[in-house]
Parts: sequence; structure tokens; C-alpha cells
Amino acid sequence: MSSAIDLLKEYAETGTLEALPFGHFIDGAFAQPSHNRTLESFDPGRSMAFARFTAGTAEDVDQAVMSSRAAFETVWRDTAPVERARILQKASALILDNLDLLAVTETLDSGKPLQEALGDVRGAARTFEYYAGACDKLQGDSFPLGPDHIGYTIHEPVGVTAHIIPWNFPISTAARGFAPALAAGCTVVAKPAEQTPFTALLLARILSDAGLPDGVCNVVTGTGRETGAPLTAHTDVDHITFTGSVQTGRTVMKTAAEEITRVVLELGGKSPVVVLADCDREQALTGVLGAIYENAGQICSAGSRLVIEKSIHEQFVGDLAARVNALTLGHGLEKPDVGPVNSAGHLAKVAGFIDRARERGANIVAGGSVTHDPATGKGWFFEPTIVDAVAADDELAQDEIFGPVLTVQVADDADHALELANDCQYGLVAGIYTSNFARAHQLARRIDAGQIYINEYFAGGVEVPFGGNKKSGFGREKGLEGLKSYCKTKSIAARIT
Ligand code: TXE
Repeated sequence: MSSAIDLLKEYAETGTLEALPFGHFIDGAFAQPSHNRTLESFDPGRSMAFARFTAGTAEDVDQAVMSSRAAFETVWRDTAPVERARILQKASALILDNLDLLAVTETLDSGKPLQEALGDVRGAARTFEYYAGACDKLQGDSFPLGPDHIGYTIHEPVGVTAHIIPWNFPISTAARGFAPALAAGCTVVAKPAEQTPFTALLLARILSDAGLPDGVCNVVTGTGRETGAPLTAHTDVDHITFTGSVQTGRTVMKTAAEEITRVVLELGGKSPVVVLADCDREQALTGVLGAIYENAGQICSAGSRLVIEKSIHEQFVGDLAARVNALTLGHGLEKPDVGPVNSAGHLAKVAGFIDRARERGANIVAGGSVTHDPATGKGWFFEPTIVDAVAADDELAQDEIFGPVLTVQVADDADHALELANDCQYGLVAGIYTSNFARAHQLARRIDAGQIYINEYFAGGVEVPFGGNKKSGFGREKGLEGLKSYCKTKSIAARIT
């Protein structure tokens, strides 16, 4: 196994990595695609292509779904839960054995700082470990029907599950879909984002090495239009887990409606971080900083709106701006505080928000410009940015920018903060910083979001259910709740006298 140092050296010398997989992963092996067309994957930190991958077609998708269907019906749904558990547990260990390769690949594909990619890979291993423990605990209920009857439920796997994966957390999103699906006895066909195809392919091979039978986990690479769309429309897919934009989520939901296919939609957010005057300032400053600048703000659950009580607003934003100005930017492999954004197109989108805000006379108190890696002059970077005193109806307070841009909204008091927090089309997560625990829990109940963090943004792990309200989508991933999406409850009642 190459160490991170070897991989970094190889990349510096050759501009690529030999260990990167090529082809779709179908039926337990890297398969020949139906066409020889390929796409380039770019290193956002250098704004240069570093590898090619297969551009899949509907034909490849069909092959993967057929493989998954056969594996579901002949092997996996009837594999003993304890055996499924052992394979997932082994996969968790193998992910850690491949930590450096997976993390360096993730950094090259997505741009994120290596320390964050290492965290994501460890998180993926933990996700498999968690769901390994759940395989043999999918217990049903029994019902008191009186002396003449017996009634009970069993949880059956839904079948072939499609996973459409975005580019911001490629291995994390793959793991949080694959692991519960496999634990429940479902089979998987995944389509990673065209910007970040490699770690899903590596993960499929690792699962195979862990003993997963052929066909149980397939990965097809390619564009959303040419591979994602045929996958979500496939008549042999029983469930779709989609993570991405609202617009594509809407398309996926409409497609799913045709076949009445089950869907879980995780569509991003514009999450508030409510900071009240009685907070622990240091804790809140650290929390707000990490909430928006980790992964250059390209996190569905990023804390992209600071909703702050008026009495501490000026001082807090001043302190925050000083910290933001001290953040280091650089290529992800150099472990900077903030890396590039994922693509040239996405950089233009982020910059567009700030250009328009500037024209409206916005008060930009930190950052605000496109930039590059100071060491090389390359890469797709946007300065960590704060825009102060933004009105609730401004697009900066309503729309997902998905970049290192923090919008500040000033609240008169806690009630006004609640109003501002909820005045948004999204409802994924929210942060609350206050030393008044009763108030924190009152706010937590009244904020319309799927998950609330109190005094530590991003608190909680795979154990805690995750998912959104309003335009952030519906359905829950992670936790035992996440397992339910991959199960069908069957009720059985019988006369016994
Ligand atoms: O998303 P898409 P994009 C948000 C974020 C970002 C915006 C656009 O605001 O700026 O979405 O990003 C696949 N049928 N999020 O354009 O198109 C696609 O190939 C089936 C939030 O990348 O939604 C990729 O694998 N699949 C977010 C995945 O959908 C299709 C994460 C996401 O791409 C498809 C990413 C189709 N017709 C972006 N078209 C989050 N919730 O975390 C595309 N895809």
C-alpha cells in the first residue's frame, strides 16, 4: 500500500496516480464500457486534468442494474445478516488500510484539503462499522391480537437501490448510502458525480475485496444526463437516494414518479447559525468559522448564514473578519485552511453572487474576489468572504451559494433571530450558540430544520439521522432512521386456532 508521501511524490513527478481505477465496476470487476468515450477529471487546486474516466451510457447502466438485480435475487437478500455484518466490518477495516490512497484521490478530485479528505475517509470507515452492527438487529414488532391470532412485522430489503452522488463529499455520500443499503440486504448501483468519479470506484473494489458477492455493488461513471438519468428512470430500480441540487432533485422525483420508485432527496441548504449575546464568544467564533469555510463552503449543511444578536454584532463580525483574513489558501495536498472550489464553472457561479451583491452596494467585510493558489498562481479559488448586514429577502440570504461566503443577518433579539432563521426556502440544519440551555432547546424545537447543533456546529456522527425539510428535501440518512429507507415493512397476521 503506497503511503501518502509516496503518492504525493508520484503526483508531483507524473501529474497523475497509477492506482486510479478505470472503467465501470460491474459484476465484481472493472468492466469494458459500451463505448470508448472518456471524460477528464480535474485537479481543482491546479485547474488541470489529472486523469480520465469512462463516460457511461444507458447501456452500461442497464448492465449494472441487471447485475444488481440478479445479485439481489440470487444471493444478497438471502445472505444471513451476520454474514452481511462480517463483510461490512471487513470493508471498514480495508477502507482504513487504503486511507492514504482514498484521501489523496479525494483531494485531487474534489480539491478539498488533505486533512479534511482523511477525515472523510475515516468517517466512511466508521459508517461501514456502524451499519455492520445493525445488520442483525433489524427486528420487527409483534402485536397483541388475542388468543386466536398472531401478528408481527418483518423488514425486507427494498431491492435494487440507485445512488446519485455529488462532488462535494464523494466518499462520505457513497458510504452513507451504500452501507445502510447493503446492511438491509439491498444491492447498489451508484453514479458518482462526473467531477469526482474515483473514490466510489475504489470503494466498490474494496467492498469486493472484503467479500461482497459480485454484482451486489456496481458503479457506473459518466454525466448526469447520460448515466444518472437512465439510472433513475430504470424500471428495475426500486429506490433512489439522490444528493444534489434542487433542480436535479426535482427532475429525479418526476422521473421516479413514473415508476412509483421510492426516493430520498438531500438537496442542500442555506443553514443559519444563530449566535445570541450570551454565547461563549470563543466557542461561537470557532464554530461559525468551521461551519462555512470547511470544504470551501461546499457543504449542503454549511452554516452559510450567521444570524447574530445586535448587541454583539459589530465586535463579533470584526473578530471573525480578522480570523477569516488569517486563513491560508492553497492546493489541498499542502493542507491549507481553505482549498479551491471544485470547478471553473462553480467558481464563476460563486463569483457571480458576489459581483451582483457588490452592484447592490453590499458591505463585504472580508474577501470577495476570485483568486489562486499563492504558491503556484493556479487553481479555482475564491477568497473566504463575509458579507455583513444582509436583508432577509436578498439572494445572499435565500440562495445556496455553495462557496466560502458567509452572509450576516442582524437580529434584534432571540425571537427575531428565530424569525430570520426560518425565513428561508431551505431547512436542512441550524446551529445555535447560547449559554442559556433552556432557550437553546426552545429555539431547537421551533427552527424548521432536520438537524440542530447546539454550541458545536456539525456535532454528532453517523449515529444521528440527517436530512432536510422544505426545499432541502425529505427522507433521512444516517442512524437507524437511515436504514428504514432501505427496508419495506411487511405485516403478517395469522389465525392460530
Ligand atoms: O448538481 P447536480 P451540480 C447544489 C449546489 C451546487 C448546485 C449545482 O448549490 O452549486 O447544486 O451542482 C447527477 N438525473 N449541490 O450541478 O446537477 C450529477 O451527475 C440523474 C448541493 O453538480 O444536482 C451528479 O452526480 N442524475 C449538494 C449529481 O446528480 C443527475 C451537492 C449532482 O449534480 C441528473 C451538490 C439527472 N438528470 C450540489 N443530472 C448537496 N445536497 O450536498 C445531474 N445528475
